[in-house]
Parts: sequence; C-alpha cells; structure tokens
Amino acid sequence: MRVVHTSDWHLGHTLRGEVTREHEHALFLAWLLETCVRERADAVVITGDVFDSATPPASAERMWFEFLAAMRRACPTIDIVAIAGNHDSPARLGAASAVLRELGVHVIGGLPRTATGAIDLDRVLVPIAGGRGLVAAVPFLRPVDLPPDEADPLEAIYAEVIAGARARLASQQALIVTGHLYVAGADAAYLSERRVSIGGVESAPLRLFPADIAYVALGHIHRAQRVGRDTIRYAGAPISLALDEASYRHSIASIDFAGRTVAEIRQLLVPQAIEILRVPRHGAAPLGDVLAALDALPPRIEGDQARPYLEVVVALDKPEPKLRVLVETALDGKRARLIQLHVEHTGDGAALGDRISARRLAELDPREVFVRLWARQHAEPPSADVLAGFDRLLSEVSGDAVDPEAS
Ligand SMILES: [Mn+2]
Repeated sequence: MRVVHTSDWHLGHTLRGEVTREHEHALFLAWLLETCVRERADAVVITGDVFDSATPPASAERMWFEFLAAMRRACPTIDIVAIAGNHDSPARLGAASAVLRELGVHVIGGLPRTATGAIDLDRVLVPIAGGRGLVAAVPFLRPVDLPPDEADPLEAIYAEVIAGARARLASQQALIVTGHLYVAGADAAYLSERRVSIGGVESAPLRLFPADIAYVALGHIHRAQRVGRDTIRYAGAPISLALDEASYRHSIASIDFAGRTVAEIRQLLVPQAIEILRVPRHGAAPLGDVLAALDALPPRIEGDQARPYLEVVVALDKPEPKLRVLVETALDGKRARLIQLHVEHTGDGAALGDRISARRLAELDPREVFVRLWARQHAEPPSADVLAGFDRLLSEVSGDAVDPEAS
C-alpha cells in the first residue's frame, strides 16, 4: 500500500492581502495529481489547512472541488482523506462531506460525535486501499470538540480513537493516525504558522502516538520534518507562505507500507513555481546600493504569471521619507514584484540607561532624551529643522507656547 501525505495548502492565501497564490496552487495541484498517478498511490491524506481562512474565496473552493473531481477521474480507486486545520472552518469544509463520501472522499471538519456523545468512529475511522490501511482521521480540535470533564482532553480523545481503531484493525491492516497540532519537539522556525492551543495546551506530547501506529500524518508546521521517530511526520506546506521560507524546499511524503508497518518513506520535492528574491541577499544594504541592485534586475515580460516575489531591506542612517517611492521607481518595468520593504536603522540601539548613570537620568532634559533616542536609530544626528520642530512641540505641550498663528 502506498499513501501520499500532504498538508497546509492554504488555498486562497495572499501575500500582503493582495497578491494571490492561485498560479502556484494550480501548478501544485496539477503536479500532485500527476504524482499520484505516476506513484500509483492508493490513498492521499491531507492533514489540514486546506484553505487559508474560514471564509475562502469562491475561486479557492472551486480549485478544491475541481482537484477532487480531477483526482477521481485520473485515479478512479484512490481514497482521499482530508481533515480540517486551524485555518479551516470545520463546518464549511465538512459541509459537502456527505456528497463527497459517495465519491470516496472523506472530509472530517469538526470531530464527529454520535447522539450519545461518543466519538463517531464510523466517520473518523476510514478504511483505505481495499482494507489494507485504516486512517484514524482526527481533525484540529477546537474547544467544542473537547470533553469538558477530562484533565487532559487531547489525550482522552486520541486514546478513545486509537482504542476504537485497534478494536477494528484486521491482522495485516496498517493504522494511520492524523493530527493538526504542534507536537513537542517539532521545529516551528517558520513564522507563517499561528500559535494554537488545544484545551489550554500549546504542544502535544509524543506519547499520544503509541508505537503500534504505523504512521502519524501531521499538519500545522509548514516545514516538512519528522518528530520523535521516523514515522511521525509533518508533510509541510507545498508553497512558501511567508518570504522567510525562501530557502526551504517544499515537499510531500510518499509512504510505502508492508502489512502493519512502514517499509519506506520518500520526500518528493514540489517544483517551485515562483522564485523569491531578496535585495541584498543577506542583511541590509545602504539605499544607493539597493537602488543600483534593483536597477540591474531583469525587465518585465508581457503576460508573465511567475513574476518573482521581492523582499528589500534598506539600511538607513537618517530618515528617508521618499524611500518607498524611490524603491518603486527603481522597480518600474522590472520583472520582480515588491512584497516587502524593510528598513534597518543604523543607530547604536542603546537604551538611555545603558550609558547614563541613574543619578544623571533624573537630570536629563527632554531635548537631550530626544537626541539620544534619535541616535539609537540613526547614525546621523538630527538636523536643525528637526530640532526646531521638537522644540516647538515641547513648548506646546508644556503650555508656554506662543503660537503666532493663534492670535
Ligand atoms: Mn497551516
């Protein structure tokens, strides 16, 4: 049995709320489909954050449904199991689940319970690959999913689901358990994940997943990685959801099972559709150097859907009110599109107390505090204009202003 594990697609994601990722998502989904055909995968497990928000745009929902339909056509027998992540609306993702189930697509939004309040194991436990595998599809758990009287509700839920799965497991059937959560020990170095807590707990212990589980398919952390043993894995996101993920190759996992255990795990690299550029490559550079580097970038091509994303970091020794205009002008007609413009100030960064004794602090006048604050951010001292402006403000707030325009 071969299972493809992918996660954290974030369909509908935008950079800075304005640059859509549709082109990248469309290429990824086409690649995923081809890969599942080529790999002859028996099942695909999607571990949450299918969508970037609880109210995804219609175009993102269309992409999701079109993907499911195309997958069904290309791989008539493949089983598809998807759980909701913390970004998804459980109700919205699960709304079409009755229809999708008829197509062999199992979507678990919120944790389903029976009329008596027990976890609905008929919904949560999904046999795959003609009974060679059993997926215990536990979604991201919200307060409404948690039993109220348990000291450790997360452990209680996993224990109930795993006990139910063991009772149903056939002798040569491999057990796969899903989760959308932060497992202690995972490296969450990338900034694009929201911190989430489940029942007041921010990280789940590895002991949630006993050794008789063949594979634990995790979502939430965007960097693919194993946690604890080799068979507990985050598949990672297929595209960069923040510019600081530029250096990181996105992937999916393809897992081969032999009976009840994993035989081999391969990481398949997702082709990167759009390049992420940074000027300068590392650190920050003075404005003149930055503008020269931007000027040297290649020109824009008509109808280009894969324009690189650009992050610019400028080192300033004094305020530069026209910074954005200067940068945007340098980029006019260039292929790269500006996503982020950062400023790093070249001041000494020192706090007042770092250099002045406590007794002297009490004697400082406001103008001196202002000059020192300025020095903290800017290498160049404030100009006469700036100092005159400060003096005017100071006299206004201290009440002894003589405003020539007021009389
Ligand atoms: Mn995510």
